[in-house]
Order: sequence, then C-alpha cells, then structure tokens
Amino acid sequence: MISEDHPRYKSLILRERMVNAYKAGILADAGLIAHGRGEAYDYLIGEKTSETAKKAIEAGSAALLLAKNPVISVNGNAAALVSDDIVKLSCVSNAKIEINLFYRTPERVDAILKVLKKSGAEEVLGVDDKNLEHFKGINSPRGSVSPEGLLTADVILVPLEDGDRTEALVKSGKFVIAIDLNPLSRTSKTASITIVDNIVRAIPLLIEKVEELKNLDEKILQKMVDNFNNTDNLKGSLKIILSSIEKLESK
Ligand code: PTJ
Repeated sequence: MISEDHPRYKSLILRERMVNAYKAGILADAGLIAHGRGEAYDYLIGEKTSETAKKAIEAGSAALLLAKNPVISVNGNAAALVSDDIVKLSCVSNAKIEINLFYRTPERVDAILKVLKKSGAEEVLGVDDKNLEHFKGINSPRGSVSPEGLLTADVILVPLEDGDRTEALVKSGKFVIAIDLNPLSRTSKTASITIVDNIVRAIPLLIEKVEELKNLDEKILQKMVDNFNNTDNLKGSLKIILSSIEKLESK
C-alpha cells in the first residue's frame, strides 16, 4: 500500500501498475527495464510536459488528423499504462489500433487484447497470426503486421518503441509519431515527430489537441506539420535536461 503523501507517489503507483501488468502476462520482462529507463529520463525532464513537448504534440495531432489510414501501435508497456486513453485517442482521431510486439507470444497478444477490449476497443488488429504479413526490413516479430493496419498505414503513432522498427517504417515512407522519454534514442532521432514526454501525460494531451484542431482547414494542419523540425525539437528537450543539471550546480 503506497501512501498518497509519499513524495514519489505518482511514480510508485505507475511502478506498481507495471509490476502487476508483468504478473498478469501483459508486460514483457524487458518492459520493466524499459520503464526504469523511462523513469530516469522523466526525472531529468522534471516529470512534466515541457513547452517543447507541447509543440510536438500539436504537430503530431495535426498529422493524425491529416492521415488517411492512421494506426496506433500498441505494445505491452502502452497497454499496461494507457489502454483507456489509447482507445479514446483512436476514437477521436479515427485511428486503428494494432498490437505489435517485440517479445511476441500468443499469450501476451491475448492478454493485451483483453486489456484493450476492457478499455472499450471494438476492433483490434495484429491479433491473428494467420492474417499477418511480413514488413520488409523488420526482422524481429515486430515485422508481423496486418495488411489493413501497419502495412498500409500512412501515419503511425508509436508510444514507446525500439529503434529498428521506426527506422524501417520511416524508410518505407511512413510518417511516424513517436513518444519516447529519451531524446537521444534511435527512435527519437529517426521518427518524423518525437514527443519527448511520458506516455501517461502525452496521450491525454494528444486527445485534447486532436479535439481542439479537428475543425481546422487541412492547409493550416499541413503548415503545423511542415513547420515542425524534429531535430530542433529534440535539442529543445536536451536543453531542458542540461538546465536541470545547471540549476543544481548553481545552488
Ligand atoms: O511489449 P513488447 O514485447 O513490444 O516490448 C516492449 C519493450 C519496451 C520491451 C521494447 O520495445 C524495448 O526494448 O524498448 P526499449 O528499446 O527499451 O525502448 C524503450 C524506450 O521507451 C526507452 O527510450 C525509454 O526511455 C522509453 N520509455 C520508457 N517508459 C516510457 C518511455 N517513453 C515514454 N513514456 C514512458 N512511460
């Protein structure tokens, strides 16, 4: 039982959720390690959504609204932390939901499917191995994708990722929006738009932004996407990390 007045309450609650998700077979064991790495970066960015991340969220929302076939890719960590919000975001942005796992087993696919269904998802792609095709250039189980989802998607949201897939997706001409707390990861550097923020804060903000922008003219949305520079935005996140170190030094 974690006391609400504990200074690290929010972080400890998320940890508890991850441990429970691991025990329930939703999360890969490596997912716990990935979460720990995320925690460290979150600490460095101040555990809040920066103005820099907000710019990426706006551009990402515009890209989702412009998409013809947007897909939200879901792994164990995303299902454990934000399944309700993923379903809400898929509703407001008309994006399909596809399970895509690095450590893919039928048991984990089933466990994640149950979580998404409980959150209200009507259709979930990437479930039945018989219906999946191979995505050229991805040699891990992440290469098994559904023909109506990741294979033909034009815009893909990847909350939490490993670098190989982002590289292959971008190389094939897809527009990738990544959410990754590490601004130096291969995913962050390769994605079309990287939101350097925790998925538990970024996805609710994406939902809000998509709703706010949904009636705008396509030309205005396109300008928001075109004006976004991912490298500059990543440098902005790194500056936040550096300034948190400088503040400590000047005390
Ligand atoms: O569920 P599976 O089988 O697909 O496996 C998923 C994992 C996470 C194990 C797999 O994708 C993996 O190994 O990922 P990496 O290479 O460890 O990358 C995870 C990245 O996500 C790291 O850069 C972390 O900093 C970042 N991260 C971790 N937690 C969060 C996060 N970013 C945003 N929000 C988080 N909560």
